Amino acid sequence: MKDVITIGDAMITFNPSSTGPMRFVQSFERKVGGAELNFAIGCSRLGLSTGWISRLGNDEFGKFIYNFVRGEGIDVSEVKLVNGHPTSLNFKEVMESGDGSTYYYRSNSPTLALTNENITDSYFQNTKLLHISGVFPAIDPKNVKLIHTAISVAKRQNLIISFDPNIRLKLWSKERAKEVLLEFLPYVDIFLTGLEEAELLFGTSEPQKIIAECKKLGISHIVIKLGDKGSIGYHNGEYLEAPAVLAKKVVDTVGAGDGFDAGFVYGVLNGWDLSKTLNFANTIGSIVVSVKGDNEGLPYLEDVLIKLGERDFIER
Ligand code: KDG
Repeated sequence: MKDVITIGDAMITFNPSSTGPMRFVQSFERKVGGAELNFAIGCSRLGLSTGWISRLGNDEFGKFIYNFVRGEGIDVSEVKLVNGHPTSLNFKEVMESGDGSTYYYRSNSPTLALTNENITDSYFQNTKLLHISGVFPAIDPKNVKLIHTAISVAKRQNLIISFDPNIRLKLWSKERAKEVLLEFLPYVDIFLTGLEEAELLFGTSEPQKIIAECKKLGISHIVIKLGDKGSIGYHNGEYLEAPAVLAKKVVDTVGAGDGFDAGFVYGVLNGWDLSKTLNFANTIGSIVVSVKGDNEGLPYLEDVLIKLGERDFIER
């Protein structure tokens, strides 16, 4: 019995130890990243029982990620180490201004070894929710097919489907992203999007119009993430603008969206109303941006309750 499962490609993320063009960077710090995995870590730290379907290279990095994920309390029974596909890598470049770029080495991702037969009814059975994101299908057309299979199995097993478009234009074109992602939307129950992503998909950045488009597709929970401006949510006729929970200092925004998604899903699975759920998810976003790293800042439930003022913080 699991609360949440997700499918994705994880990477070793190399963070530069100095700023400036990557070609001049001498050393990097080894971390772990991957949008869907960040989501899974976020869910697990909140106390949801979480499974991750993936493949990693049968190499040192793959073994490192496998143990890291297992250490986060995530079910890895559907994660295998495979030969012929090295573990994906992501090198980051950070400029003096704070602007950054990402250089992916994942075109031969180990997830290409996943087949439709690996997406099984037995793993989805007795699970409440499947989370999908636009990163995994962007890696290869084969992964698009796998997501369609996962959607069919999830529907057959009555799972809620949450979806974050997570559009990475280093992995595919705007046109291809739009074509593929729009095909998933009619099956989605919880849509968690950024404003720019929604604009790419629907050709408008007006929240009311985005919501109207999503309603036509039958999506039940519609959420637009606005970063430091909070979030907008729609559910069952209720439209809400939830103010941001401001971080004391923003040090790294990567992973904040994944943490938000985990928080929103947590609220829905606990039957909370829209206002409480958005505020909880916004709070997680603000915690994540205060910590450097793609998933290091994802909070445990206790941390969120402290930030919400529902638990005392005891310093010593
Ligand atoms: O959402 C954060 C992720 O994007 C990051 O951890 C790694 O770039 C990444 C990806 O493609 O998953």
